[in-house]
Amino acid sequence: MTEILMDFLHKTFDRSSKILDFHHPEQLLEIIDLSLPNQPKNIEQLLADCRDTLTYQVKTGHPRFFNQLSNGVDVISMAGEWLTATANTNMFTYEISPVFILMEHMTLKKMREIIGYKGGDSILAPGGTISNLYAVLAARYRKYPRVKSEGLQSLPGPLVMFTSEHSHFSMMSAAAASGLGTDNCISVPCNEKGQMIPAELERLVLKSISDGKIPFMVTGTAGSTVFGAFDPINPIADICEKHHLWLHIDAAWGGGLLMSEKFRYKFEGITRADSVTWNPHKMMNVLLQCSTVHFKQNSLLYHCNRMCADYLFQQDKHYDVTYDTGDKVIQCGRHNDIFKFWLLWRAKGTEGFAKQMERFIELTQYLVEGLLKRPERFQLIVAEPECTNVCFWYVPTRFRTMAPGPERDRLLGQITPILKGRMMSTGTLMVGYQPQGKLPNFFRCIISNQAVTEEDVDFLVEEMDRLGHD
Ligand code: ABU
Repeated sequence: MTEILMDFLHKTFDRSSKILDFHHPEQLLEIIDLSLPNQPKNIEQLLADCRDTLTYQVKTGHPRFFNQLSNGVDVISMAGEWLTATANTNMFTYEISPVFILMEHMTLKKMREIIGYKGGDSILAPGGTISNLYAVLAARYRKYPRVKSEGLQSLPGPLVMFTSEHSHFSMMSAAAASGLGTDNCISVPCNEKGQMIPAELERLVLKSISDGKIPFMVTGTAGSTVFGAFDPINPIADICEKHHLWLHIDAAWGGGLLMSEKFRYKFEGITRADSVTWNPHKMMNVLLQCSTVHFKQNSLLYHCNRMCADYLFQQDKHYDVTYDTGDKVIQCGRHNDIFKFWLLWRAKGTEGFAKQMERFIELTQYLVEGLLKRPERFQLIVAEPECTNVCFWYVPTRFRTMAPGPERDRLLGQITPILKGRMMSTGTLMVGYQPQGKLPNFFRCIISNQAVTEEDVDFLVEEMDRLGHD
């Protein structure tokens, strides 16, 4: 098994190996036997199953995989995940996870210090979407604690929350899951860089009040999913203070940049936020998954979510039961996401993470310059990216003489998924794409893999041209 895993890892880092061997689902179902047998299979077959599984898996750590926010595979963190799997424990009590619980306590405290909180509380959640949901639940609970026992009917009216039109869909999802309804998650317009416009936020807050609604929360994004935009926190915090609204900062993506003092200015005002989501499994390259949410106020998370299950969280245990974190969360079983993170932090030190962030931004700049040198082939959408997201259209030969404008953008939007399909069929490159608002499909290249070099960035530019020039 170790040999199979090491082979996959060697291929991941080997630039001459393909990122993926793409097959359509019906083809893949014919190639691999995924059936669940009545009779046991022998160990040779199980090892063959493992090999087959990895043969058709996308190598997300390959230096030419620029597709997601969480790219790359850090071998220290991976070793940590192996230890975690071996220990196979549940993170609800100190009783069964003493070292991991203390590790979680120390690491989250350190993250809160980096954010700039004095005290507070935090938790690791299964992904940024759930972290953001925790913030919504806590914000609502602080304003209307009876909602926990009496439900939505105890509220004095319809609650509304605000988030930028470029924010992650998880805010809408949290509105749906918490029973507020997606119509009560109001999208605030952004400027051309994808940053929330504070004046628009205030206008919408006032409008919702005059419509008889009750604003309770605003989410600012620090590193938006597509553009990598940073909302201006201080002006948003001013509005929140004026209208007594909870301020949440979704730094799931951009949070990694907090590790470098050089980029601290992007988060100016973050200490005024009531809560912050920050995913180390993104820019910090901790293995999936590792998402954190931090609260300025201590014990709110506990009061908001605790169910006092006596069979797990007995209050008369012979140790300090405040270390039993399981009653702060909305899940029971909780995966150990801390060890791989803690081990990586030990390996790099805070300075190592800072250097990593600076390197990602340097490579992003290198890519932007590479695209700007070829203006007839690449059309940048955000001229000066704030994070490591580089958004652009590829312009094939036949459109190069066409005047830039909405019609050309529409056609470029049509060829974008075709070019992505070619990348996947060839297996040499993967870059994500999406529309955004009125902009038709465009590519979003993410640099968040420590294995990427200038040579890989050059390859990306050349390979897109090779695959898409017609
Ligand atoms: N949770 C956002 C992940 C999206 C992405 O990797 O592109």
